[in-house]
Amino acid sequence: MDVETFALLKETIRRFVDERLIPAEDRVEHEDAVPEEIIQEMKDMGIFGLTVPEEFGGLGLNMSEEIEVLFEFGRTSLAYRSVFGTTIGIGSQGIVMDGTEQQKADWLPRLASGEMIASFALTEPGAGSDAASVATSATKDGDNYRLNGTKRYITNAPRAGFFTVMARSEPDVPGAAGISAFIVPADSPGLSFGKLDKKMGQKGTMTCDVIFDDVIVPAANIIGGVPGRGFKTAMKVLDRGRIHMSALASGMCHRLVQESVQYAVERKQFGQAIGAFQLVQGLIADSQVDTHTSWLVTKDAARRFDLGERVSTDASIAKYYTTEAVGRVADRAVQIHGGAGYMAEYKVERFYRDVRLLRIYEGTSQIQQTIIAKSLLRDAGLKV
Ligand code: COS
Repeated sequence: MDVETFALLKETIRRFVDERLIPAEDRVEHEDAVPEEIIQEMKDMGIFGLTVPEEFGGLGLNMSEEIEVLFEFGRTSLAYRSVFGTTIGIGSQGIVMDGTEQQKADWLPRLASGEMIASFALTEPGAGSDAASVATSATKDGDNYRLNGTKRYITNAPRAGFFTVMARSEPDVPGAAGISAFIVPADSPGLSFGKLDKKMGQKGTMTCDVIFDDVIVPAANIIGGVPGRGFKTAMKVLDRGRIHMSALASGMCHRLVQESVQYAVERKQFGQAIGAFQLVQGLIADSQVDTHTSWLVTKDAARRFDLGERVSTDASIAKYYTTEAVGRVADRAVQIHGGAGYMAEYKVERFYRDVRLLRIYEGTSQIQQTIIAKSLLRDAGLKV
């Protein structure tokens, strides 16, 4: 996107976050839902098509542009991002990156217009960090496959139009090479949902089980048309998704520092603003260092992604650093707020719970550590 148009888009989103989303945060928390009119406004603004290539009706943002937008959405309740996050991210990127031209033409325009939401179904009751162990089966049946199995904690499942589903299409091939990525319409007979999960935080987001009971999917719906490549597609999608998450964490770091500074200016103890005390200043400074560093690692990973480099390690460094950082920043924000920080009336308590998930989903911190260390050790010749 040209620089001026992008600057305008960013400014529009910044104002939308400040004037529309932040004021509705309490409503989202209390109703445990993002209001439908806000979802519609986001569709009208083209948010659901941010990363869909322009030829398919989207805005075609590159990674460096996407993170700028995600930073803005990180400054408010994370539930808003969740509504469109799977559509611009992990739910659709398999098609964008590895799909056939026909698959792109069939599905992407409907995402860009907001008509359809995409969701990503990898995790299972028995396959979380060990993503290559998915047990959902895809059994060949003529020109179709029959899918059977259960996917767990699937974000946006109840509102999805289609799922990108990782299933084992090659029963005799263990591990990663036996997995294919399927595009599965949500209204397929045999596809059903479990009850909505109750979570620690992130009120307003929707996750549940997705159950496949002899769901018939045409072989033509294998992403890229070639079986056995689904795991690599999922990993590439997650590389991008992890940078997306890093931007979100950076934005939330920024918000929490703002909340902390404002409180430190307003709250008086011992006859002066608590911000005048050096121990409080130390907490604020550490949080600002975490915020600034988070944004720099995110920008660097995005820049490399846009250069076409393989960014698995950079994406893991960014995801690991920023999501751990936002955990520290949220903890300090609660501390700076003192007793008020523990009370639901103040938002830092809520954000403290909300950000906890960032260190877990799209790869736990420990998985990111593993990816980072293994790449160094493999370069040094160790078989790990
Ligand atoms: N991009 C492209 N290809 C990749 C890749 C990536 N980022 N990561 C792995 N691959 C390829 C490997 O090159 C390998 O291919 P070859 O067999 O041709 O060499 C294949 O995929 C298998 O890779 P690997 O052996 O590293 O797979 P592992 O089973 O050891 O798993 C981890 C690797 C642990 C990194 C992976 O399972 C993972 O990311 N787990 C976390 C999953 C996750 O984030 N879940 C969150 C829920 S989804 S929202």
